Amino acid sequence: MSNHEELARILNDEINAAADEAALEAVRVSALGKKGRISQLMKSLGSMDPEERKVMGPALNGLKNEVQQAIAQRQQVLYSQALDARLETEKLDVTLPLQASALTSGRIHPVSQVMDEIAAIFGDMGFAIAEGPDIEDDFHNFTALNIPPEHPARQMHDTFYFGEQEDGSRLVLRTHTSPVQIRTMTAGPPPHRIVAPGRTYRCDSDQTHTPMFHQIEGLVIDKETHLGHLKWVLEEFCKAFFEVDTIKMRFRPSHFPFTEPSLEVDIGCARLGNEIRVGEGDDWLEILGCGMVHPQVLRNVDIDPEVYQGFAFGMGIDRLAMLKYGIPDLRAFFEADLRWLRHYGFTSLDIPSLHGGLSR
Ligand code: 2NM
Repeated sequence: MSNHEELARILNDEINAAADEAALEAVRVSALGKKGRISQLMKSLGSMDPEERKVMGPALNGLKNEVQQAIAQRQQVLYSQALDARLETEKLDVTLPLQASALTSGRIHPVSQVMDEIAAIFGDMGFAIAEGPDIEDDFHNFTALNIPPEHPARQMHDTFYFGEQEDGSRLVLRTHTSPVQIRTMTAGPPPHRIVAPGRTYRCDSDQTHTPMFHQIEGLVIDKETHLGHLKWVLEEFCKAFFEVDTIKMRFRPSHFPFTEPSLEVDIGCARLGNEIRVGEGDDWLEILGCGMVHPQVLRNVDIDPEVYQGFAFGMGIDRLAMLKYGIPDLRAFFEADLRWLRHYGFTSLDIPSLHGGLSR
């Protein structure tokens, strides 16, 4: 057998033995690369006599073509084998039940659940969700809201202040989500219809207060929005949230710098020992504050109060969560106790919606 026939046989064996694309590439380099075995034979053509070269030239070219073809074919085979193997391992039976995993054993915190429930209710009424920064400046947290410099809410012992900036002003941790309303009103023209849920901060810590807590505030600004709309929205909200068909509500006059008139809202409830039942009984429970947005607040955000008016409301989410789900101790919310979370938490696949049920 001649030299090149022997090489053809050896290369053929090597190509077929290559178990993956990397091994095949190694064979290719060792045959066709610059210093490869076929390339070496090609170089020897130069030292042959003309007769021998006439025979060997075409023979070596043929060998080169055959080997190139064999490599290409093998590469196809290896490629589809690798793909098959991968498809085999990535096979997915979509009919299998869920396995125990973070998805099924993890729980949604009651505060998150209640925020999602409230967002679903107001979303259904046509409100958009608005968000803003936790760190605010004086204008958005106080001044625009008609809260004067000497107002007690601005005092050091109520508000978390940051250090002085170069211009002497100080940023704050927002004490309510109202600055989001201010940002909404300065970002574009009315009408506005938003709710702003989020974290809020006050320098306060006892049995019923935590320094970080959660609020949701709402805002509607349009040309003819009035107190009747506000009362309807809040009544629909309370019925949907507490999942009852009727609810007693009481609107009491109050005072906030950013609304005029201002109202506090109680709902009818029954107190049975430590338990509070909403929608029955003769007791009252305060759940939110609200009012018609003060004309000065509108002027502060360049809205003409002769043309536009509207209402705003705000409520504490943590307290609503305790009330709805019978959670006795506020501080447990922030202890990250897994046993507590397994008891009071919600599964991640129970997404609250009005059509699917808020909480069941
Ligand atoms: C409340 C009660 C009443 C309120 C007012 C505004 C704004 F930006 F429109 F002036 N935002 N939120 C408001 C009104 C908040 O929380 C108890």
